[in-house]
Amino acid sequence: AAPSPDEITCGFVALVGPPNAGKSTLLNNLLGQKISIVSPKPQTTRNRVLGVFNQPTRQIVFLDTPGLHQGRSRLNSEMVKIARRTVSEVDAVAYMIDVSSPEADSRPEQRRQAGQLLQRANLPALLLCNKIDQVGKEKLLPVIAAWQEVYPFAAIIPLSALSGEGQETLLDELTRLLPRGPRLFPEDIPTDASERFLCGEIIREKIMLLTRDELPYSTAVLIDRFREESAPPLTTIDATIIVEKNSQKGIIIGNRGRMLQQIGRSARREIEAMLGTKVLLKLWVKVQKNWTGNMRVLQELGIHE
Ligand code: GDP
Ligand code: K
Ligand code: MG
Repeated sequence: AAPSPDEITCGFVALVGPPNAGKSTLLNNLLGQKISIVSPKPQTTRNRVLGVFNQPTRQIVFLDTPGLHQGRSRLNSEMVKIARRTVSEVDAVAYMIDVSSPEADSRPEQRRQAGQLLQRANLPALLLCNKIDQVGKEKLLPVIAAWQEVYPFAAIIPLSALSGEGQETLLDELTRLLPRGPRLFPEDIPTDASERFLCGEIIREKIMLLTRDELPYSTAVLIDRFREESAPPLTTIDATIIVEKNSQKGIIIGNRGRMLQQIGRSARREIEAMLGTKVLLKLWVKVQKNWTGNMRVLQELGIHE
């Protein structure tokens, strides 16, 4: 039968790979707006984040995932589960590596993990060699040689999630791999994440960017109140930052409360731009011992289903 005129290229793509490869940066850059938070630290992305790329002839639904890593806490293993489950629900996989990292062409255990994941999924897959803005060809070629063995990738694409280089090639390769069908999501809705969820993520991103060392891995943000008023347009947000230890609470609050103020100010600016209203943001800090092992908290954060 002739294809129906309202059929376009339309399908789901999982963005997976090690922490800090640049998966969330790529999603934001493709969509032209930030829906997945980014930082130089692992564990920035903790949930599955859906982003819809729309063009007249194609709709590509990207599922950004937490990095595949080997942490031992409940939180860590739940995050890896989220990535694995996402791979089982898509039409194609985009596996991203960071070619600028010093061990990019070694890391046999990373390649074994990737091979296992991809073979189990048995789906068409692309290898995305990210951060080519940082390396020359002489570095890229051995990385590609090592990774070629991992899986029969449909294509290996050098790109820069930051600069956009390689982006068109990526979209064209995905278009070849994805099924045809009716558009699945409205064209003007880029994500299924609620504004409330995104506010919590923006606050957590500021904590990741402004504080040092291990602290970010022990931090979660819960939105206690999210109230919108129209005249004048104002959004009131109360949020609790959860940490595991008293000492961490001290770091978040900072000398004379300066760190908390800085986190609040920079989160508020970004939330105001996203919502298009003035925002009154109140932050609280609470110690909850071992929350990263607590199922109830993980459930509340949407990290355990
Ligand atoms: P994810 O953990 O895979 O989601 O990685 P992120 O998107 O959070 O990015 C991790 C870090 O890599 C951030 O500091 C990004 O700015 C940086 N990054 C991402 N893509 C690129 C790229 O193409 N080039 C460079 N130089 N840095 C990048
Ligand atoms: K990151
Ligand atoms: Mg990420």
